[in-house]
Amino acid sequence: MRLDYAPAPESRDVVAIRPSYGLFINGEFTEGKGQPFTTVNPATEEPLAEVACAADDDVDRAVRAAREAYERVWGRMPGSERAKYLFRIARLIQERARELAVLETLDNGKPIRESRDVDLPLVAAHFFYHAGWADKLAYAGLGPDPRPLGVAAQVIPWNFPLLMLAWKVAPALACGNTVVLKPAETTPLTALLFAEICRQAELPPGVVNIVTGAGDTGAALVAHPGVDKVAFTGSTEVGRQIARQVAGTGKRLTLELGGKAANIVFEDAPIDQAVEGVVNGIFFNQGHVCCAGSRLLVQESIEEEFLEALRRRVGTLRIGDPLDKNTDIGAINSAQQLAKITELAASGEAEGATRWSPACTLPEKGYWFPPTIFTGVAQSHRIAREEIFGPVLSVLTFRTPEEAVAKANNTPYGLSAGIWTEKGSRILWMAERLRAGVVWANTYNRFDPTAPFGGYKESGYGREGGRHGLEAYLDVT
Ligand code: TXE
Repeated sequence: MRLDYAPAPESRDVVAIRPSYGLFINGEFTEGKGQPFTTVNPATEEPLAEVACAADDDVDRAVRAAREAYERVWGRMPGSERAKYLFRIARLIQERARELAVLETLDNGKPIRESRDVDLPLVAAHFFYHAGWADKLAYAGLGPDPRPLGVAAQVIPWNFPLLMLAWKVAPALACGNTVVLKPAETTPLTALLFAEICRQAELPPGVVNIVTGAGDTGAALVAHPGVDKVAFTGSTEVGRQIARQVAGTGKRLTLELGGKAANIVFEDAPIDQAVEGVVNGIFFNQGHVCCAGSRLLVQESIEEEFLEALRRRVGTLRIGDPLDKNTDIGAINSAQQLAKITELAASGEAEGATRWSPACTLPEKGYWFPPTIFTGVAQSHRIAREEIFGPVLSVLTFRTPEEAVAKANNTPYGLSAGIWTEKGSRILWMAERLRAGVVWANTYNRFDPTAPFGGYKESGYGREGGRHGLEAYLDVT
């Protein structure tokens, strides 16, 4: 229910959306040879803008521009000079944060509270952090003379469009590489506004190039012989294809793929705090999060009490207009993703789990899915095994820490996990045994540019962030 004193929705007028957008190659916006596509606001299904599509020729132009910029300018520039550009970009992101946040919310469907208070501050923080490394690479403990790799091809998804750009572009540039980035086809707009910021920062032409388009554009970029390094975040299926494509080419590869994380709540956990953590773990960003705590493992002795508190809390979440500052859950990013979530949720019921959602009215237009909790879930159910990438929580129980570890690890993925307990020794015992790249204790979805992020098993390989993240963009031999 809307409160009387609720602030007005954020205005979409803070950002000037152009009717059409070109590719960003060699510091200029240019047309693409592919068929332009329309990006829509998933909360209303209204078209936002027409966006150019990069065909093979355009990808080739972008890679050549990046190579030229690498050879002539960026690869030779002292780190202290590169740092100045990165600091400038970071400050411009802060200055234009409101504009970027509104555009992100319009194109992606995420609540403005998240794009404004989580995504944008982290985006700026990644540029500040990596700006600080640019002149200190020799001290990163990666060898005395670390060198850039050359041209980095970066393909990113739609769940955190600008943050994934920052995770990829900031370390690549700090290390002296140039970039050709392909944003996801449903969320290209903030990357193109970032291109404007690069111009405003007077970044030399060709250092950052942005090619928009769908999977074909991404595949052409990955396959281009002028590329030295490929960084991909997206589905495990496309990650596998890229790994096959890159095998034997000598290109470096890092993959950040799907997840099916366990959020493990012990009977001694502070219940209110754990409820908040579980809610944040699965409903943050509509569950479009690779490290979402999509499996709740709750100790059997507190199952009823915990689920009651959880349902009560989920009943207070507000779903609706993403530009409304009170909204907790926004729109699903696309019709395709909504169909996937709907199908997997139906499989949960068909396989015998119990489905629950709070009473809530969903907007008529747009792509929406209510927060959903499944109880009575078996490890063999699809909703316990497959990444749903939506606001759907599967609840399982355990009796002992050993059983919790076995169930948490019973997944082909290995990106993240959460532990809720008062007992410090148990946190250490669990963290050693959980096969997950990130283990949060008494918190969840906490990100920081200084901390390496990445997975085990089918969640991919390589780390992003921290000192370890630099390794992906440097030759240290
Ligand atoms: O991903 P894709 P989709 C998972 C999540 C989601 C599912 C499908 O479970 O439901 O994947 O999402 C580009 N060569 N994740 O279909 O297709 C594509 O254009 C090169 C988890 O959106 O992997 C986009 O830019 N590039 C994930 C990017 O890859 C290709 C985030 C991701 O799209 C390509 C997103 C190809 N052959 C989805 N095909 C996470 N780890 O956070 C597509 N692309």
